[in-house]
Amino acid sequence: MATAGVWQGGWRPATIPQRCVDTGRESMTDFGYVEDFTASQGVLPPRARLDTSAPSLDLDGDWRFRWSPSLAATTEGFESVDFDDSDWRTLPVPSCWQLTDIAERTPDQDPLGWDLPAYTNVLYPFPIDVPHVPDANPTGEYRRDFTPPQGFGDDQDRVLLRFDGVDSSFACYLNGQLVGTATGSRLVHEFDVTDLLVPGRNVLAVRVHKWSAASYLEDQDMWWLSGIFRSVSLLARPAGGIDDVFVHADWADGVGTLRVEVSGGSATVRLPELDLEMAPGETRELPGIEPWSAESPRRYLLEVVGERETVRQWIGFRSIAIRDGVLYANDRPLIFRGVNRHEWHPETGRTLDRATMLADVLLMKRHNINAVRTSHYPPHPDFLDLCDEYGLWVIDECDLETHGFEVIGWQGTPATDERFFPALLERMQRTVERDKNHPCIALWSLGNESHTGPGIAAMAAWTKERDPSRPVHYEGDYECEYVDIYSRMYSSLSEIDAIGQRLAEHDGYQTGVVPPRYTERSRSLPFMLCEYVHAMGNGPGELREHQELIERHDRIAGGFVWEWIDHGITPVQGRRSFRYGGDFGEELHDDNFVIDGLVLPDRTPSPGLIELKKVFEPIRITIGADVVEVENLHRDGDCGDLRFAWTLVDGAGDELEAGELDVPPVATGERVTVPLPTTGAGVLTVSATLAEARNWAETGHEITFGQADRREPGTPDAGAGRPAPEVASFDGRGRLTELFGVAVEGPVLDLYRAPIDNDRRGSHAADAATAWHRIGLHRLHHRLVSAADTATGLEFVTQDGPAATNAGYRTSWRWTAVPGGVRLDVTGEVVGDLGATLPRIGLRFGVPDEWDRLTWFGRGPGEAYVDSHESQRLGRWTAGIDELQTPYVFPQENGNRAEVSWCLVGGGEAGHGLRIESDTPINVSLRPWTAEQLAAATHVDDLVAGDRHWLNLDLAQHALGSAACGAPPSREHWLTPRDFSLGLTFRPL
Ligand code: IPT
Repeated sequence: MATAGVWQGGWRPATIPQRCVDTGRESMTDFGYVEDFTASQGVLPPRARLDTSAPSLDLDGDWRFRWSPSLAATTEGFESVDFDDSDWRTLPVPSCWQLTDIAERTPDQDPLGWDLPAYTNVLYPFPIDVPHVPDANPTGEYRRDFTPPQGFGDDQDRVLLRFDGVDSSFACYLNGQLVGTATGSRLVHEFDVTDLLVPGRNVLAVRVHKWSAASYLEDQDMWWLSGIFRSVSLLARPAGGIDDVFVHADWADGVGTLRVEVSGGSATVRLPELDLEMAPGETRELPGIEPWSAESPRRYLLEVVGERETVRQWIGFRSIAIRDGVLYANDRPLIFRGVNRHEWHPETGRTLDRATMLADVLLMKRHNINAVRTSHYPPHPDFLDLCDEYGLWVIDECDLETHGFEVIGWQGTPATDERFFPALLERMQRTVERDKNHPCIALWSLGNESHTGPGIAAMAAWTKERDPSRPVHYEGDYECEYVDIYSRMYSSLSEIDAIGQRLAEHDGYQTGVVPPRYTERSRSLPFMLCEYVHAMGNGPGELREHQELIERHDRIAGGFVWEWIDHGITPVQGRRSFRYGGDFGEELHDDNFVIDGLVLPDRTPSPGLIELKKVFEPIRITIGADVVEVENLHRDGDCGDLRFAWTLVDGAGDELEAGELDVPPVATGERVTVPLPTTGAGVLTVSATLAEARNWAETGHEITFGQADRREPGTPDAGAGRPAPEVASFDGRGRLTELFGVAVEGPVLDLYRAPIDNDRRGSHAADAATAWHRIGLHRLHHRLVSAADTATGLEFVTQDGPAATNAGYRTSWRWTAVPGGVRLDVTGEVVGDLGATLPRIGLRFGVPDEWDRLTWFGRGPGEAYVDSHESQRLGRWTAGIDELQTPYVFPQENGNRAEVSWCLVGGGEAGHGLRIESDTPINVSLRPWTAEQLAAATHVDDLVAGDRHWLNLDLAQHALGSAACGAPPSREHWLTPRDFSLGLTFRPL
C-alpha cells in the first residue's frame, strides 16, 4: 500500500504488554493491552474508505452480550468456538451499552445493573494515574457467529474484519484465536483474518472495556458511553485488488487538475462523465471543470478499475489556499458559517443511522449553515458522504482531547508525554487516511483542548507532509507554531475586533484558559473561531454582533457555533423531559452543560437556530426609504434561482398589497437596488425563496427576508374619569379583581425571570442571577402607599421591593375610562440600589386558565429578545399556550414575544378575553406557571400547569448573551434599573 511508506505508528505483530489479572480462574488473563499506551496490536495500516465492487458481509445485528463490572469478573474462555452463550442476552450492534433500555433505568431502579451513562465536561471520572484505569472497569463481552457467503475470499484473496467504532478499547478473537486489540474509539480499525477464517460457521468474540489508557486521550465534553457503537463488517480483498486510493483534485480558474494515487494491483482511472481515462499517478489538466463548494457541491464520479475490483469514488475539484493571511476556497474567501457537531441521538447516543445524519445535514442546509466542525472526533463516514453530496464544508477533527489534565496544570498531559506520542500520531493518521478523499473537508484538525507539545506538533508535521492540500487547525497551539490558521474560542467581541485588525496588543476577554498572546505568526495567519456563541438553553444572543465582525475583517474566516445538538437522553418512559448530567447518580458530573445545542435532543430547532438562519443569510435584503437593496453576500451565481416577493400589511395585520419583486441579476459580492414596490403605509416585507427545489429544500423554501416598519403612528386613547365598577373592580391593595366581568389578578410589578443558563453560569453570573437572587427580585413585596379617586381616574401608588433592603420601585397606577374599555398608565421610579442588572421590568397579570390563546401584532411567530430577534418578523400571529412555551431541557425563561403593539388574550372564542393595546411596543408572554415555578423546575416534567395563566406585559428584559461559556453580553443589551412608563388600553373581546 502507498500508505505503508508513511505509516509510522500502530501496526506491530501482537506482543501484548503484561498485566495479568487474577480472575480467580485457573489461568491468569492477559489484559495488558488495556493499559498499553499504544494499544492497537495487529491492526492494519489505515486506508481510505472505498466504495468497492468486492464483496463484504455486514456483521451488524443482534449479538450475544454479557456485561461485567470489572476485568476480574469477565468470562474465561468466552472466545472459544464452543463456548455456550445461550444464557447471555442479546444486544444490538451497533449500540452504546449504557443506553440499553435506558427509558426504564434510573439510579434507584436499574433492572440491568450495568453502568449508566455519565457526563463530565473537563474532569476525568477516574484518578489521573497514567496509564492506569480503575479496577472497576466495566467490560462488555460480545459474541456472534457468521458464515461467509459462497465465493467470499477465493484462494489468493485476503479477508479483513473492520470495526468502524468501538469505545474505548477492545480485543477481538476469531474462532478462539486472538486477532488483535485496538483503541481509538471514533477511528476505524481493520484486521487481517484470512488465516483464521474457516469455511462454514465462524465465531467472532469481542471484549470491550470502558476504560483504557486511551481514555486519557478521549476526554471530550460528552457522555461517557461504551461498546461497539458503529458497524462491524467483513471485507473480501481480492488478490491484486485496489487497497487504497488518494484523489488529488484541484481547481483554479475553471481548470481542474486530477491525479489519483492507487495502492494495490494495476488499475485504470476513469471519469466517464468527461470520457477520461488515465493511469494512476498521472496528472491531467481538465478545462471546463465546475468546482465543488458548499453552495454548489458539484461532484464527478470517478472509477478506479482493476482486474478484480472496481472502486467508485465521488470526487470534487476545489482548492483551499491561504494567501496574505486570508483563507480561500476556489479563489474566493472562505467564510465558515459553521456549527460544531457532536454525534447524538437521545435514544441511541453516539450510534446514528443514516436518516439521522441526513436530518442533520438537511436542517443545517435549510438554516443557511455552510460548515461543520466534527467536534471532537471523526464522524461516522456516511456523514462525510452527505456533506459532499449536499454541500457543507467540514473541519475533520481527530479523536483527541485531554482536557482533564488542565485540572493538574497540564502536568504530564499526553502532548508532552512521549509514551503517548505513537498513539497521538496513529490517531491523526487514521483520521486523515480514512477521510482524505472527501471534497467537503477543508481543514484537518488535530483535536481539541489537549494543551500543546511535541506530540501534537508531530501530528501536524505528518499531516502536512501527507496532505499538503489542506491547512492544519488546532486551537491549542496558541502561538501558531505548527498550525496554519489562528483559532480561538469564545473571544469577546472587542477581542475578535482586535484580532481582526491584527493588532499586537489587546486586553480582551479571556476564557480563563487561553491568555491572548498575539505572536507575529498568529497575527499573520487567517483567523477563525473554532467555537463561539454558546447555544446553551435560551440563546445565544448577539449573533448579529459576531457576524458583523466576521464580515468586517478579511482575515476572519468565520466560525463555528457551539454546538449543534443538546445531548439530552431520552426520558423515563412516558415522560416528556430529557435527562442530563447528574440524572444517573454520577459521582462527578457537569449538570446540564451538555444541553447546549441549537436543536433540542429530538432535533426540534431551537429559537437560537432560527435566529442563526437569519444572521447567516447568504443574501441580505435591506428596505430603505425609497429602494430595496439586495446584496449577494456569498451565494454562487446571480440569485436568478430565487424568487422575490413582497407584502404590505396594515397595523391590524391585514394584507393590503402584495406582489413579486423584479430583482436584476446580482453576482456574488455585489449589490443591486430596485425601487420600493409600494409607497403605502404599513409593514413591508420582502422575502427571497427558492424558485426551484434543491436536494435539501422544496420550491418556496425561504432563504431570508427583509422588513421595514412603515406604519403611521396611531394616537393613544386619552382616558378620563374613573372606570365604572362593572368594568373594573379593585381590591384594597389597588389590584384588579375583575375586569369586564372576568376574575383576574393584578397586575403587579414584576422584576424577575427564571434565570437562563447564561444568567446562572460563567462570567456574567455575578452580575445576573446571583445578584438577582441575593437582592430578592424573585420575592418582591408590594405595599399600597395611597389610593385616590380623582377627576381623571383612579390612582394607586405602590412600593414594590424585596425584604431586607430599601431598594425597589415606587410605582403609580392610573386607571381611566376610555371608549369601550379602560386605560392603565403605569410609571415606575427606582428607589435605592437594585444592583447592576434587572431580569425584567414589567407587569404580571393573573388571568383565567381558559385563556389559552394569544394573538398579537409584533415580532413572531417565535420568541424574541433584545439581542436575538432578527429572525422574527413584524406581523399578526396567533399561538396556543403550548406553542408559546419553548421546552428548553433545563427549564428557564422562554417564550417572550417582542415589539408587540397590541394583543388579544383569551379562549379563542369571541367575547371571552381581552384586547390590549400599548402606546409603545412591549414584550408579552403567557404561561401556565409563574417565573418562580419555572425557576424551581429542573426538568420539563417538573412544570405543572396551575389554575391561572400568567400574562406578562413587559417593558423589557435583560440580554441573552452567551456567558455560560464566554464573555458577558454587551452593556447596551443589559437591562439596568431604570425609571419607566407604560400606557396600556384594555377592552373586552
Ligand atoms: C470548550 C470545549 O472545546 C467544548 O468541547 C465544550 O466543552 C465547550 O467548551 C463548552 O460547552 S472548552 C471551554 C473551557 C472554553
